[in-house]
Amino acid sequence: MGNKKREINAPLIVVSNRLPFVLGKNADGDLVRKQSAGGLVTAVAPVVVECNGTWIGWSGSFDLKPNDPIPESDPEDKAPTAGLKSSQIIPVHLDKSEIEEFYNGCCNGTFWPLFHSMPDRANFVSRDWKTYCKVNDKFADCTLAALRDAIKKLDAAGDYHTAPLVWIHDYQLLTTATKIRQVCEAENLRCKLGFFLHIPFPSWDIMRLLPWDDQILQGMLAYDFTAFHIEDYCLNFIDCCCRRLGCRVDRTNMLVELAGRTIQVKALPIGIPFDRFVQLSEKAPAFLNMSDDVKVILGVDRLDYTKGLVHRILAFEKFLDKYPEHREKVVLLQISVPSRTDVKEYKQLKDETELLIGRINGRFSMPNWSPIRYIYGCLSQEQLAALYRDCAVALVTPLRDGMNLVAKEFVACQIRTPGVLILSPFAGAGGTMHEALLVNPYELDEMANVLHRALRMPLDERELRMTQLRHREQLLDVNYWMTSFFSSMGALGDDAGDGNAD
Ligand code: GDG
Repeated sequence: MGNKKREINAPLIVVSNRLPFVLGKNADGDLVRKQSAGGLVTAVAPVVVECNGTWIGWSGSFDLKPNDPIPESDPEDKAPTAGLKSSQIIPVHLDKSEIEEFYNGCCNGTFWPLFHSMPDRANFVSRDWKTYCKVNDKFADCTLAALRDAIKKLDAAGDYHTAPLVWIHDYQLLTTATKIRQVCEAENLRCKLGFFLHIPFPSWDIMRLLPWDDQILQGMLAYDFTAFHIEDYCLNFIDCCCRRLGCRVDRTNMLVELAGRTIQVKALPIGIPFDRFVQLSEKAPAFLNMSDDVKVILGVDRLDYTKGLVHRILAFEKFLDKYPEHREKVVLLQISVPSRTDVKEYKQLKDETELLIGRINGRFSMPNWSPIRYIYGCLSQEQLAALYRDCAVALVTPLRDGMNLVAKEFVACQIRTPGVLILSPFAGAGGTMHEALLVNPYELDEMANVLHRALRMPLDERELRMTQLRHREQLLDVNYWMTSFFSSMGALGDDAGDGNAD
């Protein structure tokens, strides 16, 4: 099993757009760390703590100035990042216009929609692209500083062979490795460069719409190892390298050759901190106060157009029309976490969703029942775990999604009478969670039918499906994913470099 602990055999430098915590001001006006509880942070932070590694990223605050110290964590802090000393953190300083052009503009206005195969939503603005490259070079400079430091320490200890491990994450940093590779070659710095993309990688037909596709592909080929959630994304990437850059490729072994270097590509589906969600759901008090004969259908998403919220709500309306026997017996509880609130499209989506819910509630509500309950906000993980545990159906219907962790967290928390997972095949999770009811989120009628089927599914069938879903997610949890990544890079103490993660 991959989720047993093994030591990393090299200094580790993790690079992500955001640090694993955000900095904000407390009541006294001092900068303090605030938790951010994503699966990546939960899994990777303890490893960085343990091996005294380094984490590079933006602090999320414009209040932190270049020479300001990073605050240490609060002694009461129980977050996975609590053990990270400020000496292990390198903040990348970004100003407001950089965030506007790099993050809101290029990352979320260009790459996010395009990589999710929604080109009509993508804007191509050359000023934003230039800022993207500049910011990526800033990340590269910080990484190079950490790398030189790590090499100096190794040399001082008489170790002239070990190459520090640099692990870069996601679509905000697609060109960071270009500069790192150039400088490493020019200065003869040793390092192993690995990359993981958390969102889908599109087909060549979509990728070729990007005016800067060659620079993106070259950036992603500056690594030694590049990983995606699923094989489809790997094959799309390899195809793009072949067609756009004329690289020699080996699709069977997932190898790409560029300028005499060979890059290994691999599918490594991310998992969740399964045991942590089980523990949360065991101790979480009920968050819902609903009569026993009302079943809850749950949706949990960042408010993002890729998550298929409008389609889901319209399908729920169809379901109430087509199967009126469920009226007053079910409630759709939708949790929408505010996201990218500075971007116009996200503001429009919020308005559209609220109008739609208002219309449907107006149409069907009775004095003691409304079909949709809507929370625009962020719950605690414990509240979330209670909802995952107590709902009858989880409706996870993105139009497109790299993986989707909500589907996995839901099954982890199903520790009592099992419910049903309804899942879109266009989420990465749809490729492995075979026991879910799969439904095309664009086909509203069929979504209504599947919802009806889920609500009437006999207990023994629900048990069978849920047991298998839970077994897989427990085995292939986030530690397994992380260990597979390090193993694939040959960075674990007791293996020869084969991740064996399939
Ligand atoms: C990207 C890719 C890929 C949600 N509501 C609350 C809350 N959440 C947490 C969930 C889950 C996370 O947010 C959402 O993860 P997803 O995977 O669903 O989606 P993205 O944010 O788009 O993530 C995605 C992922 O990266 C990992 O590689 O799976 O495809 O798009 O963990 O629990 N957390 C809290 N309160 C909420 O109200 N505390």
